[in-house]
Amino acid sequence: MTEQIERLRKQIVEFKSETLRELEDFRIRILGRKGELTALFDNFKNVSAESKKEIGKLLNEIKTLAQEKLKKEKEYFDNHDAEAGSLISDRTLPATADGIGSRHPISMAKNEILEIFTRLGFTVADGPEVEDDWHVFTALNFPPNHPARDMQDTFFVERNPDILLRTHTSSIQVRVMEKQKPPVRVICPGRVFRNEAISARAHCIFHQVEGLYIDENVSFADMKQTLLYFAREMFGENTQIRLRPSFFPFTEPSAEMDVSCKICGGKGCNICKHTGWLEVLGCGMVDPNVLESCGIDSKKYTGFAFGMGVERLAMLKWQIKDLRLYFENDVRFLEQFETVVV
Ligand code: 2U9
Repeated sequence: MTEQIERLRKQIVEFKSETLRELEDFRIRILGRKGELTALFDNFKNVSAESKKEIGKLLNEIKTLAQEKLKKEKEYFDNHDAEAGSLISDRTLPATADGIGSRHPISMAKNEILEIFTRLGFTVADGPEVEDDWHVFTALNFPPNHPARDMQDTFFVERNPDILLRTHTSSIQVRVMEKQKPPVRVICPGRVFRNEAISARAHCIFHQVEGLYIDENVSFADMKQTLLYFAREMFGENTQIRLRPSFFPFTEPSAEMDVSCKICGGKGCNICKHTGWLEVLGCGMVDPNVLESCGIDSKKYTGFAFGMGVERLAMLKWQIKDLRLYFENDVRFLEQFETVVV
């Protein structure tokens, strides 16, 4: 019996596993119900009375040795090799394909908005995120003491009042108009930055899409029809719109556009706060001062502009309740927007 125990001790000491499968086989072979050590324990009843103390001690020692070996080897797999940690680990097997990712809902909403306007003949334009005062405020008819110019609302770069993070993508349209003679039909997506506290409804970085249409004889009716087309493409063919008067420094007249709530069909529900309407964008006829600032003859040309927050539009489209979900990157949230990416 002592000999058998010593042989087993040698096997345990020398054992080294390459995979978790080997480790499990080892456990079964030594400590399993029909294992070698279990068999020795079963034989213990046949050991003579005078050897019982010594053999019992050896058996207990070897059992502890086997258990510690198992624990140590298992720890190695846990800490060093996640791949070998699998019971079916076999390095010769073909790799399992990673699940295909999905587009972020903000990208999906932005792309859908851009597609709708490009179908109408708008071209997409881009511009810098770090801007100067002229392109963000002055050219857009913001008076010198307007609250948006305040440190509370705008991020300035290195405390220089002339260098700032754009607070809207309107600066892109200013740059387009400075370079291009009418007709101008542009759609401008991009990130914007506002010095705001983060909450379920606001974030200091968000995405906008703005549009601009300048030509001879462009009217408020043209704007209304363009935005009605957009609303029906984005929210469904039965969508109704309404325009409410508003104010922006860069448009006159200005309006806010609501779409009929498709959750309740306009009857009133929690989503539309029982009004039957959801606010989706701001719009208006470009102020003649803005046209002149950008070198466009305001006697010859008129135009309309509009702007919308992409996070807000996606929230309305998919009933997303909290803005912070966009930035947490929780796959359980993101997977719900899975589409075939080509
Ligand atoms: C030029 C002239 C006019 C862009 C416009 C809005 C109305 C508007 C907001 C909607 C929600 C921004 O994301 S938001 O906070 N925007 O209401 N934006 S008209 O007007 C322009 C732009 C460029 C040269």
